[in-house]
Amino acid sequence: MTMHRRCFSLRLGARVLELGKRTAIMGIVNVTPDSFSDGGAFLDPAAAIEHGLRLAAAGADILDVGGESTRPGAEPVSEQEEIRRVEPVVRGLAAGAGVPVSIDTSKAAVAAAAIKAGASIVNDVSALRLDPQLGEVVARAGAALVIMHMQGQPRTMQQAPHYDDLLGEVIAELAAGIGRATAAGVDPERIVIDPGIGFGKTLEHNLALLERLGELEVLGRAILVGPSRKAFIGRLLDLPAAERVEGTIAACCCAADRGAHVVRVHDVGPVRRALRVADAIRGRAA
Ligand code: PMM
Repeated sequence: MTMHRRCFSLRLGARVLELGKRTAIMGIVNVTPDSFSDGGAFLDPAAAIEHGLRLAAAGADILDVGGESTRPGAEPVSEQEEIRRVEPVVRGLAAGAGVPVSIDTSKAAVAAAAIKAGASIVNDVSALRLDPQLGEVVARAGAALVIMHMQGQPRTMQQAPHYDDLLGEVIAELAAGIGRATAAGVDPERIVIDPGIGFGKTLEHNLALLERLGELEVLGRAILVGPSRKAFIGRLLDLPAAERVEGTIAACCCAADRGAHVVRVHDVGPVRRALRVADAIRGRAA
């Protein structure tokens, strides 16, 4: 049975990103010393920009720039340090990559600086729980907002994740996040939701969320999912992060088939090629 995704038009400044026909790819540009799979590789702004340009050339529809690792156990970074890391990279990519740039942050000041440098999407893994000012910054700028589900805080979230009703709780918390965003004045048409693979979830939780992703459609928003190189793939394959590309591809194709509009990945080229085939099979290739 083929499930047809609802189509969304995400307005981003002068651009419109069409979501739903073919699966969109958000390429990951981490400017951090400690991200789980690529930490330290692109701390130099010029190297990070070059990496982002390569991802755009390989088929990324969005570039997501992050300056603070959210991996389990990660230590927080100061606002000033986060801005120092991401600002030049956002500026370089917004000017040269030809695709929208997203800022992966939970801090209003970082989002504001990134938007000023050219970002048009804010990707908040805290779903507006961490910084009460962030919603207003997004609303004022007319930016899009990714609201992700997380149980607990990055430092402790993997200690003992527990749900009585996994899908029910994830959906209710995402609905609450959408409520916080719209109360701050964010245009509901510019909100994207994400179940937060690996954020306060066991292997079983992650698999169930991917398998039942279509249930998030009740929220009426475009769906983003980020399985890339994550620990659940490592657990299944017993492989380190750098060798999880096939597992990432499998997760992305399954997610696309179950309603994901956007996948957030490190390995843009291989995932783009796989999704071209998966999208064609589902009869929605452009
Ligand atoms: N995962 C990470 C960071 N940011 N944002 C969204 N919206 N969804 C995710 O699943 C997500 C995220 C952690 O992965 P990384 O350290 O490789 O960026």
